[in-house]
Amino acid sequence: MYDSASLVSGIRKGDPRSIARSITLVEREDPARLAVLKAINADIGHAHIVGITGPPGSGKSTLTDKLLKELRSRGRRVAVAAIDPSSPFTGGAILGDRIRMQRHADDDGVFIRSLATRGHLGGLSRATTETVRIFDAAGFDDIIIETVGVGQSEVDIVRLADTVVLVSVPGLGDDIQAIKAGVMEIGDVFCVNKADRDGSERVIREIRAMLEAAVMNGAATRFSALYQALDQLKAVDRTEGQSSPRASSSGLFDQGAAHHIARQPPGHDALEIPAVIPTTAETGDGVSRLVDEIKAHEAALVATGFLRLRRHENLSWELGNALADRVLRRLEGEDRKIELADLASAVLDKRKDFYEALGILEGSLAG
Ligand SMILES: Nc1nc2c(ncn2[C@@H]2O[C@H](COP(=O)(O)OP(=O)(O)O)[C@@H](O)[C@H]2O)c(=O)[nH]1
Ligand SMILES: [Mg+2]
Repeated sequence: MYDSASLVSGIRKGDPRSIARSITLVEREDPARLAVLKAINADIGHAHIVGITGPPGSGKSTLTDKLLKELRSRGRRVAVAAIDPSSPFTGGAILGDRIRMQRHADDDGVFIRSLATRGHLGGLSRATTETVRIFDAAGFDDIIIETVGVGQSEVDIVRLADTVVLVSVPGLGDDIQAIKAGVMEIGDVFCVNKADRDGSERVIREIRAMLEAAVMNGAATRFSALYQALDQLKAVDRTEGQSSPRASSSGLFDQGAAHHIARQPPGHDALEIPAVIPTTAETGDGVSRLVDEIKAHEAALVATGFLRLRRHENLSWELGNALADRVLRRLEGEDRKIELADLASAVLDKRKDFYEALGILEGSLAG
């Protein structure tokens, strides 16, 4: 229906119609998208991908709107993928939210798209990943992904984003419990929104305490690994006054960024734990500092070479996940269902053992 070559050249020019049409192809899982994705493959990898996650109602959409504005005022082109079906960016918006977003309507440095949560495991869908690639190829400097903030999508965002902002709020007693249960590990930048409300200072203290405990216990959180690497860079910098040869040979070492970080640690204390930023998304208070912190994280990723490492890890995961998805889909066919049922009967009747049946299934899927 669409000419993929013209879509590709449109994407490269940042043409909103071409971007929108390509995302529609992606959402429909139209095979025509494959030619587009293939063609833009060489154009991607330049954008900073930022995930925003946190409980529903914590203010992620409000904050995303303000982040967009702040990044825009810094001259950056920003695209947003909102996965939250109730987000103000979607059709279900209340009037005020619609008006709020219309501010950006005439600005071609901004592109906002809402996406359905259709991942087979309730997580981020393939469409989200592919949409991010289209945004990236379209030359957006920053891509913000707002998650639903519940379930798998909250964890899966780590597999897609370079920097994950974990939004907490006062007044949700269980929130902290959920964070304790491991979600905290996915955060790179920590923010307590609704700082205008009672109890926000307590939440900040609690999160700081958890981060400190994680660092002191030597927990292998991603941020502690990053700060260790930064420490090493700084030590090399102090002793040799030169770049680390090891880091340089990775081809990703950014001397300028390392110096920037060495000179201006972004407000962390002696333990070098991430800062916990209070924000009031409603008014925009704290948003500029939050952007500083997000950008400091990006600079740290670049300086240490962790950006490539992380993207490499994510791609490995994505490949495995996409394969699993294909296999699952093949199991959904009617013939497969019959085959599965027959094999199950064979195991039940002891005509075959379990692994024998599994091997047969594997063989027929491969064929
Ligand atoms: N008091 C206060 N309310 C806020 C703040 N940020 C967002 N809200 C409100 O919290 C509600 C949920 O916000 P929303 O951005 O939709 O949250 P999401 O579900 O995480 O995307 C809305 O009514 C917002 O107006 C804030 O900083 N302070
Ligand atoms: Mg939302």
